[in-house]
Amino acid sequence: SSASSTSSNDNQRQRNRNDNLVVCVEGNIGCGKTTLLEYFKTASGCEILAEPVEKWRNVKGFNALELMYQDPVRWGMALQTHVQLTMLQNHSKPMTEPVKLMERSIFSAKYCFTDNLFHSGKMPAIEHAILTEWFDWIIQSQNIKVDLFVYLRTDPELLYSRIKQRCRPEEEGIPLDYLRTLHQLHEEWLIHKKSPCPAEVLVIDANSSLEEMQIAYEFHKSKILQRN
Ligand code: DCP
Repeated sequence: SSASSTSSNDNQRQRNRNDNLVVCVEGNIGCGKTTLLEYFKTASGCEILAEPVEKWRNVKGFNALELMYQDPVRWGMALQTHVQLTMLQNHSKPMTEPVKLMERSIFSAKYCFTDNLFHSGKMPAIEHAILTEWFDWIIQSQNIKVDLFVYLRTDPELLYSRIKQRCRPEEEGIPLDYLRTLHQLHEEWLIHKKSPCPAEVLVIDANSSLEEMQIAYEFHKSKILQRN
């Protein structure tokens, strides 16, 4: 009957609304974003978009990440321009599953990494202004949707030793102070909302061992996927 077809359309619409969920995983360098994404790979209906760090290490043969760490004043803008592009590509990618789970976002790229380069005197004001113009235009015109930020909150001191352990060559010389500043910027953005935060934030203490974190992820799974 027409009544039942209407109600099944309504159900379908309802489902479409709930199914269209974008979750961005945020946190300092080495906080365990990759482990969280790995964990959710087994969840049904969930598409994982890992941070495009491999793209930054190979921009038509150039390692933009390495160059940035070697000489941030010279190469910071080059890296962050490319980060902003690859983040926009992930945000714009049409959804293939009900939930899109992204590693970081265009927002942390700007409010944490780009602004940090500028405020620490490693990015000339003109370059920061140009990146900001691009960012503002993208946010106004590109319809970027985030429903939830999952913030893996960690102590910078702990990250320092984790980063030493994993031995990613580009990251060898990262000083503790750099991690402290990035931590502060994540706190200001996601906890104190000093920069625009366009979605709800779920804070997870991520100081535990990676094994213990699996249990935390299991605990938060239904909240993250908004399935109760
Ligand atoms: N990076 C950067 N500018 C950005 C984003 C990232 O300079 N806008 C750098 C920081 C790291 C590298 O890129 O050296 C990878 O960043 P992540 O911390 O996001 O990735 P990890 O692999 O460290 O994440 P995790 O350990 O949480 O899985």
